[in-house]
Amino acid sequence: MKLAATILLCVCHVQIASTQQCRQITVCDDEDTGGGRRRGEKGAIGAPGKSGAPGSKGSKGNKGDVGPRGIQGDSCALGSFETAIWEKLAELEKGQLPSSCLASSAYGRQLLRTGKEAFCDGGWTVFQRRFDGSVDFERNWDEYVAGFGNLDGEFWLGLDEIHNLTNGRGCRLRIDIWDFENDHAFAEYSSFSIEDESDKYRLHIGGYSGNAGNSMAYENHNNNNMRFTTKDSDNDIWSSNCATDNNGPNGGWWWRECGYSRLNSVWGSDGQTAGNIAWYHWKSNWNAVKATNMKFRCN
Ligand SMILES: [Ca+2]
Repeated sequence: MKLAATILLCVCHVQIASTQQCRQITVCDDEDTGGGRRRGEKGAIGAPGKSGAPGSKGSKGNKGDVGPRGIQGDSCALGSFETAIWEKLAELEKGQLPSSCLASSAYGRQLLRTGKEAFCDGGWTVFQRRFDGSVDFERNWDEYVAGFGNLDGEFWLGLDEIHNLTNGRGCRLRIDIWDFENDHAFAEYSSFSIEDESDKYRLHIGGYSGNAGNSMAYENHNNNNMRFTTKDSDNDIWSSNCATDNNGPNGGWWWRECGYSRLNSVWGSDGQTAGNIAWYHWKSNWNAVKATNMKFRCN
């Protein structure tokens, strides 16, 4: 029978102190023969082994808390010198814009010095236009005050703007109309202005000329000196509301009780009596007017 024993045998590399190494060896002892080597004394504990290889990568940690907000850096805004230059250029450019359509020979949209756009027609300011029924004119008071539609198509400029542009300016009014047979007529009034909202945009017109007939000032149906009425604001002198009840809807207008001009009524319908755009004294009937153009020109 053989006995195995393990002893430690240290081999020291004295040249490099930090690289001392130890190794194991096995010694055999044969009892049958009685001979063999004697076990030596246990040696001293060897020096610690060298560092092992790096471990595998650990799992990802939890996300940390959001840090405090940093201090805002400087913006890349223009310096005061550049800003002053741009402001001067804008001022010069604005100064070259016309103050009104009167100062413009344009036909079409025109940006004015006020910063607003207008539709100019050779010195005239267009404030109402219809030709295809694309814009609904059955609007409430606030819409007639503010305006609606678009300058490239059908629109109503707005009572506030009409007041601002005509008040105390010495303006004249021109109305052009076309029917579905493409006949054309016009009416002009040598004076035109409207009051402000406190007086319900009361109309002042006078001095008719033209070939359409004076449907805005016919006997006791004269629109002159009348306040504006809409479906939700009855300021006419009729017992009911001319915007809705006289075979309406008839749109907003300077109704009296109610009248022979009806240019904000329903487009395209031809009711013969009421309910469509009409200018009665042109052909002495209520036949539908296809297109309208209302504009003013001031001194
Ligand atoms: Ca009424």
